[in-house]
Amino acid sequence: MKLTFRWYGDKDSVTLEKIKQIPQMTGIVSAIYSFAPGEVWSNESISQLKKKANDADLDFEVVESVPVPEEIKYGGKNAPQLIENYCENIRRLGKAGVKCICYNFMPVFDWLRSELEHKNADGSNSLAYNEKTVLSMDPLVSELSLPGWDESYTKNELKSLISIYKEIGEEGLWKNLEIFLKAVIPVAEQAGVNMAIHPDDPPWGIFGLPRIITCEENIDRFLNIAPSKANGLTFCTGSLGASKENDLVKMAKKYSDRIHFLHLRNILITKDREFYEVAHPTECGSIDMFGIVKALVENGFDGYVRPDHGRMIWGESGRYGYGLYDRALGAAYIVGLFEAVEKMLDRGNKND
Ligand code: DNO
Repeated sequence: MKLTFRWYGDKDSVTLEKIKQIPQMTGIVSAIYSFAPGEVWSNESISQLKKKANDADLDFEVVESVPVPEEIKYGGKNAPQLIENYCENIRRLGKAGVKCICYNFMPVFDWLRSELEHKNADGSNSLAYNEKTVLSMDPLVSELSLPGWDESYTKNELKSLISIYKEIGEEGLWKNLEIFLKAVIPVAEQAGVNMAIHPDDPPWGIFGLPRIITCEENIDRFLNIAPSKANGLTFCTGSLGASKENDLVKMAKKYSDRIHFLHLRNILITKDREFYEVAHPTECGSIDMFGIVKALVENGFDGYVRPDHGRMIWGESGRYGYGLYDRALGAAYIVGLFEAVEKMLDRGNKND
């Protein structure tokens, strides 16, 4: 596995130097934030980002994300041009040495939480989700005030977007995803890039918006639309793991050759559709981190891994979920987990 760390660019309070000091860190995961979704990223901005990483002795082989514009997702009139722009970004990133692109196909909202500073018993705080609270913030009823959500739609724009998606429903979203994949995957293959869709977070529909990258059945369907290695997954344990119906160990095993990027984080499910984010180790939450890593290593996984959201600990403040300390602890745990599992399996083979 290749250990990576998300970096939000020059404005990130976590510097490249600090990232490099995390043991066994090989590279950053980043994006160009100055372009709107749907725009073609300039070659210059891509090579500048790569240079910054390389100067800090870090690779830049994973992009998270090249965002998919809403019009592609709902099939608007500019979708064909926007898909072409997306393909151009894949070509450019491939040329610059990027090997993996993470993206998602969630309508309107990306990840969704009801609380950004959930107080934990040990004095740390973390992101939390409570379905009742989220539903009480229905954007159709009141001005949207979801924590951490920084899109700048007006209430009316949001209303019309939501009604477009309600109309096309899940099947419409599948159809548009299929159009997107059929165009993008051949380009990715040629560019030497693996596409890695991020599951929906949380993995169920909200406010009547369809969400489809949610469970094993749907991931099977997704992978079969374009049965190419380049059409793969970001296996986000905290996203898929929010639904108790998802058997993550089974899924890790089943999809190991199509998982290009692994987001490791843990959550504690307190009730159906209620959880908060906890420290990475298995014992801290509801997710079997050891079982997932073991299933992946046993099945030959050799992709990129990053510690996902951390809690805010030791008085740190900063971008929610993306402070340094708890993610660095997560990284150290991940290194230990992989080392133990790899050595254990290696010994197993030798004894055979
Ligand atoms: C949240 C992230 C997501 C992810 C996108 C990928 O912290 O996991 O925002 O980057 O969904 O497109």
